[in-house]
Amino acid sequence: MSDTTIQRVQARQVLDSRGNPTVEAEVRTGTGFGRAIVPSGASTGAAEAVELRDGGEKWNGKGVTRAVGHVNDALGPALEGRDATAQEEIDLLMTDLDATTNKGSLGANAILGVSMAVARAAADTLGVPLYRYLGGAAARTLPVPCLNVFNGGAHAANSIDIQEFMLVPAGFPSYAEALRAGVETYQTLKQVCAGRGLSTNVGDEGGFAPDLPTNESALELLVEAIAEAGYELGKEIALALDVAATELHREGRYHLEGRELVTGEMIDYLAGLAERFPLVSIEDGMSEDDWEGWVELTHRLGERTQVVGDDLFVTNEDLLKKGIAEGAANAILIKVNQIGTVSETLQAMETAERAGYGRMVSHRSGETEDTFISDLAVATNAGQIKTGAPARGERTAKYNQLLRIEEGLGSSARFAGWDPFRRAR
Ligand code: 2PG
Ligand code: MG
Repeated sequence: MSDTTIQRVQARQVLDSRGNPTVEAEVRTGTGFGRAIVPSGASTGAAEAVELRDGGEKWNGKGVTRAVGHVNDALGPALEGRDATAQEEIDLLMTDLDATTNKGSLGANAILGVSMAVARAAADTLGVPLYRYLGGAAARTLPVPCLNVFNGGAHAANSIDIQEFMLVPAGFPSYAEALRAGVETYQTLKQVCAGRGLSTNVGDEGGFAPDLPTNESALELLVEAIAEAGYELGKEIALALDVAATELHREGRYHLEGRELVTGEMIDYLAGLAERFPLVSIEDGMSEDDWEGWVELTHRLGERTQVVGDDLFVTNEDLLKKGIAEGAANAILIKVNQIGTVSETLQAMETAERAGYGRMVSHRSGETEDTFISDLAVATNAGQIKTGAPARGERTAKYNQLLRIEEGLGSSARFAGWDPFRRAR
């Protein structure tokens, strides 16, 4: 007999991929167990839920022992005796205990760690995979892996201002085939860079981080690598960007390639790139505080390009609703730690789906071996995931988990293919 009653909740401090402390939480039920580790961003949105750090001298102020203490002393005792399958009730109870709008008192890192570990413990107790537990019988779509192969902006110490340049291998029959094509192109890109005397050292998300004169030259190198790897540009592999424009925006101007652009000029610049390259998705093309710019960008490009709000929405259903009402963006980036609970993440995804908004599930630049987001992407049939380059263990962990899920689904597995990017087809 399975017993889903929560018996014990416990947390500890562990390390993330940048060597910073983060929260690991564990939940034990009567007959099952779940563990989860919380990720951490670098280019964070202002409205994100609060990541509680200790401050002080140890760990350069980045310790999370207070958040760990909140799990062990406050959240744990409140959850013991509850049913682990009552995810929404548990998440509500934790947000009520926190009693702030941004999870700033107990810490979103404390709350999210427990929230994810509860879901895992419930799935384990019931003996079903996490994606099945979260998504039910309808969960069977493998996402397109959007591979971030050039790292710039806040994720690398190079001269590229756009943060992420992604390969989108959607024109393949299965996730495994798409991943293979993406990996081959990534390896070819390394050779293309080395051949030109460019650095092949990697940035925070495993993508190469050479010094390049322009953003456009990065896109040209991708085009070359795709051809050299033997794939057809736009048909088999398309491209995507995360501009992370909030990071470029100061005093009302976008600082790009040594120039200062006003909103209209920035939109013209992005539209120019979308005309010259098969960009199926542009994330954070505008700053989080430039709502008018967002509406205009969506108006200009939204018919044929996915326009993704990351800093703009921070996985927050209320901000998303504002975007839907005003016509800002046509897709949302989904990061569990921006909002801080599994239920609120699922709610934001449901609202996005109902409004016809795309949903791209995402890692953070500071990651861990935790693969929760792979299961989340399949559970919600989101159809797209970005979790870095196919290199470095914390990134490949997610891509590898998706290989396992595809295999486990067998003949019922579907690959999203171009569906999520239909605007660009
Ligand atoms: C982003 C993310 C993930 P960070 O901007 O989309 O790639 O970066 O985690 O640093 O916010
Ligand atoms: Mg982003």
